[in-house]
Amino acid sequence: MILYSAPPSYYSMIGRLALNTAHIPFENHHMDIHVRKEQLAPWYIALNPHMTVPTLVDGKTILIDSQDILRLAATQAGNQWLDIDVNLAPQIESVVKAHYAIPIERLTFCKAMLHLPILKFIFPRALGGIIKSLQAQLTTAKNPTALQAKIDLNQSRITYFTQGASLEEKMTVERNRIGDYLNQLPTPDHFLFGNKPSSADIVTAVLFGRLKMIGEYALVTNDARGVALDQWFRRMQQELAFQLSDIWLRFQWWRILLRG
Ligand SMILES: N[C@@H](CCC(=O)N[C@@H](CS)C(=O)NCC(=O)O)C(=O)O
Repeated sequence: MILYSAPPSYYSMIGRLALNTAHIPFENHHMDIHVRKEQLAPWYIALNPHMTVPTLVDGKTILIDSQDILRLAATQAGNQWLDIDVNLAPQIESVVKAHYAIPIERLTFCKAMLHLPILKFIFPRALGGIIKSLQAQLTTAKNPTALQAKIDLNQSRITYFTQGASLEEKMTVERNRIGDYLNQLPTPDHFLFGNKPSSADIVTAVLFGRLKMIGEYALVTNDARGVALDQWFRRMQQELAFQLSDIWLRFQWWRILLRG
């Protein structure tokens, strides 16, 4: 199996952590989505028309969404994960669904722009540059519909970042969303739902890592069950799978620039 993943990418982290936790061996193909923008290269578009990471290639099977990779990991893990437990499955599924409803990129980018205001100018310009390069490929592209969808997505990102409510107000909306997510988590045992991992542990661990990285981890520790959730996250960080998965707990800009 080859996992096309980018080190700083949130959904790539889910892919890596899911496969490592399920003990599924894979070859990691490093993607540079920020400087070289390899997700926009024709060879990659042929694999993943959404032009996102991660992508998992297993022979003729190609999974182009971290949710599918997570499902594959849970299936292959069998009774090593709690997803297989019919009594717990609905609750686990509901946590995973709630997780994927969080627009993580908004939280990350709003926080970045609040922290470093010059990014308010840099992000829309960078997205504008991507739109231009996609537009230039449109006439010769094998999959113009996919390119147009990506152009529209990047246009909607620019609109979100530059228009409407203030950044502070947008950040409040995203913090409340995280609060709602935390509220529906169980009080952890060793893992979130018992003594074995589940898909809910995977997505929540990556989410907590992101909150740490952007300086919003107080949302966890200030929660009513903050101590228990924090202890659970510390235990997750001790897991070999977590350590192998390159989950970013702090921003490592030099790795983005140096492709490390
Ligand atoms: N629903 C997708 C989302 C993947 C996604 O948005 N990945 C981001 C990185 S975390 C990406 O590839 N962004 C590059 C881009 O949109 O150009 C998944 O879960 O795999």
